[in-house]
Amino acid sequence: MTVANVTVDGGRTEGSATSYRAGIIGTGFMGEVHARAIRVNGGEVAGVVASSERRAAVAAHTLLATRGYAAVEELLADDAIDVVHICTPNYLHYPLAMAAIEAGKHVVCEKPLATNPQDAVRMAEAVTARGLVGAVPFIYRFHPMVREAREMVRSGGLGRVVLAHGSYLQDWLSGAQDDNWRVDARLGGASRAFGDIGSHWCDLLEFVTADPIRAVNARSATVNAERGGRSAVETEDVVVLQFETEGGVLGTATVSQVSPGRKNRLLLEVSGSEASISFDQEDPEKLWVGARQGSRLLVRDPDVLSAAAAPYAGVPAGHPQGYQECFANFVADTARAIGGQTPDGLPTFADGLRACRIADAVLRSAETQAWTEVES
Ligand code: SOE
Repeated sequence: MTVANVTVDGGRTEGSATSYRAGIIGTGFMGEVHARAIRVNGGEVAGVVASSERRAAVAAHTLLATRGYAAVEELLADDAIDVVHICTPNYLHYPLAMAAIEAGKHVVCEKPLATNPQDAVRMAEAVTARGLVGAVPFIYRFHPMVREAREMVRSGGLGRVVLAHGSYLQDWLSGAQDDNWRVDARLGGASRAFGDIGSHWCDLLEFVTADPIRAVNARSATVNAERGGRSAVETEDVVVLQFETEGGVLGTATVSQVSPGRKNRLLLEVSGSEASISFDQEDPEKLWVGARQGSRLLVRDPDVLSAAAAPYAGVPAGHPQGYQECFANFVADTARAIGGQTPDGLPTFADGLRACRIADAVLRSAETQAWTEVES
């Protein structure tokens, strides 16, 4: 199926028509989000693989996929697939992505890209060597108000950035009975709360400020060492982080999956010498712009947003957009990249590797209780 530029970009850019026939591996919550984002862009969910053939058949039905495959190998061998979306438990990202790249497919791989930086390096090198697109859904970059914040920093509206702080809080693992594969380090990797959501926060900070984190000082805690029948949970529920950027900016971030009432609360506040910005993912239609005098609340209105942000505001003001639309914006830009364009701010495997290196530094810092440099 051919995705015409008019459908994938909502009028954003010109571009050549691109084929976006996706195969999705993993059909849980994230697989469903990916499927909707593909379809809303006019792409085809050409096939799915689940944990069994029967589940793949059921998922093909619910995700409106053309077919279910019995095995990954079948999907990868199919010429009807251009791009593979990997939405499985984290330990499978590396082998599946490498196999997909080997088969000549573009890859969208959920974060964390890999469970260690070494594998992530190999993945980033492999897509580059084959001339393929490797994208990682750091989707909060695709909120129009985040683009606006980034544009303010870029154009000097904040002055010199002097401080950054915030948090990413969830509650879906707050009870001792709550369980998920992410809790198991063998399936999700050694870093859980940080790898799963802290990675988003750090990515957003670096995206908005264009100033990489240089060193971290982290403490972590496993609040529920026993959960869901497991007796010795090793992955962390909470991380408290101090950091310093390459540009010398100091900051803090709190990451938790055990904060009752906080569903998906990513808060990023950046202070500059002239102004501050504050973005809350649960209230994504707004951006607080603070000033000594005349603080204001910017509302997502394509008519008043900057040229960098307005294209991501898909619907007119007053028609709220959120998480799923962010995802759709991400897939639209991935389709553009596959079509040969270079969309500004598409998170690639290089960004996925970067997140793995930060998570690795956080783990090492929490273990040694010392400031630790992020490998660059
Ligand atoms: C679960 O914590 C989760 O689905 C993350 O895996 C996603 O990356 C985040 O966007 C929402 O929460």
